Amino acid sequence: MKKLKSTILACAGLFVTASLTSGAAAGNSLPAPSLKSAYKNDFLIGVAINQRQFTGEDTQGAALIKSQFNSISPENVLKWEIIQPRPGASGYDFDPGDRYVEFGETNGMYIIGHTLVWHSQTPNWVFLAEDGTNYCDRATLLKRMHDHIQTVVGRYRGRIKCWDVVNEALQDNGELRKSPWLKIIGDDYIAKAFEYAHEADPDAILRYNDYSLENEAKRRGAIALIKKLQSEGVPVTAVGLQDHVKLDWPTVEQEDATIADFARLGVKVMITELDVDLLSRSRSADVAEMQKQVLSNSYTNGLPELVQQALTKRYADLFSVFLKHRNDVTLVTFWGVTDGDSWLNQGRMNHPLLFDRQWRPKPAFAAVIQAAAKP
Ligand code: 9MR
Repeated sequence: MKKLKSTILACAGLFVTASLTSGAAAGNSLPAPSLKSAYKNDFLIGVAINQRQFTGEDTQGAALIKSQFNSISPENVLKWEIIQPRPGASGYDFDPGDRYVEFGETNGMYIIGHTLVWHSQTPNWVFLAEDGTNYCDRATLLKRMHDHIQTVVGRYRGRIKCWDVVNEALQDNGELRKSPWLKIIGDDYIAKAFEYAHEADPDAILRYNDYSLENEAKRRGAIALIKKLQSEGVPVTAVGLQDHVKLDWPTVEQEDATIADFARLGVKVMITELDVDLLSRSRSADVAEMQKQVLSNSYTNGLPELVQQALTKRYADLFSVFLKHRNDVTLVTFWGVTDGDSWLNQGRMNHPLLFDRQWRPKPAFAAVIQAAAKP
C-alpha cells in the first residue's frame, strides 16, 4: 500500500508541474493528479459548493469539484433561512437541498450538512412570540428546534453523513455567545440540539463547528464545552476547526497544538472551512506590505509574485500540520472552489483558494499535492 502510494505521488509531481507550466485552464484539462487522490490514504478532501455549481450552471466549477474533491459542504443551501424560511411544516423549501445531496450521491461523495443551530442566517420568526415583537418562550423555541432538526436531518438520514449541529456558539473569550438561542433556552440548548440530531439520524457524525479555536481563550472554552457535553452523555462526535486563516495567523505551532488538544478529547477533528485571507488586517509589517501589493495589483496583474509565493508556502505548511495528525484529522474542506467564488471578496479582489478565477490551479495547488508526497 505504502509503495503504491509513493509511486502514485511520484507521478503526481510530474503531472502537476506539467499542468501548471502549460497554464491550461481547468475546463480544458483538469489538473492531475487530483487533491483527493494525493490524500486518499490520509483524509478526505472537501469543498463548499454553491447552487450554480451543483445545478451544473457553472460547468467549469462542477468539473473541478468532481475531479478534485471527494466530499462536499453546502455553502448556504441547508441553512435555516433557506431550507425553512417560514414557520411550520409548509414553511420548508427542500429543492436546493435535495439537488445538493443528489449531486453528492451521483458523484460518490461524502456529504456534509451545514448547519442546524446558528445565530446567523436564521429567520427572526424562529425566535419570536406570536406578537412578532417579543422573544418566544423556552418551550416554543425547543419545539421549533426539534421540528426543524427532525425534518431536515430526518429527510437526509443515511445520505448526509455528518452534520454541523451547532455553529459558532462561543465568543472570542471562550464564553457562550449571548445569542437568542442562549437567551431563550439557556445553556442546555447545545445539548438539546445534539440530542435531537442524534434522534433523527443515530448514525450521523455530529460536529461542533467554530472559528478561531486556535486562540487560547476560545480554545479553552471549546474544550470545556466538549468535555461537559461528553460528561453528560451528549453525542458530540467531531469538532470542526473552520480555519479561515491569514498568512500570519495562526502559527503552525498553534494549529498543531489545537488539533492535538481536540484529538485528545476522543472526537474526530475536521478542518471545515479552509481559506487564506490575504487582505484582512494584520499585525505583521511584512504581511501588511503584501496586502498593499495585492490591493494595488489585483485588478490589473492578479496576484504579485511575492504574495503568490507566500500563499504557496502557507498552504504547504498547513498541510504538513494536517498530515502530521492524519490519524485524527478525517477531512479537510476548502470554503469555496475558486478565488472568484469566495466569500472573502466582499467588494475587493481576494485570492484565498487553490484555484484562480479562470479555474486554473495556482502554485499553492502544486504545493499541497507535493506536501502529500513528503514521508
Ligand atoms: O460563505 C458563506 C457566505 O456565502 C454567506 O453570505 C455567509 C453568511 O453568513 O456565510 C458564509 O459561510 C460562513 C459559514 O456558513 C460559517 N462560518 C463562516 C463562513 C464565512 O462567513
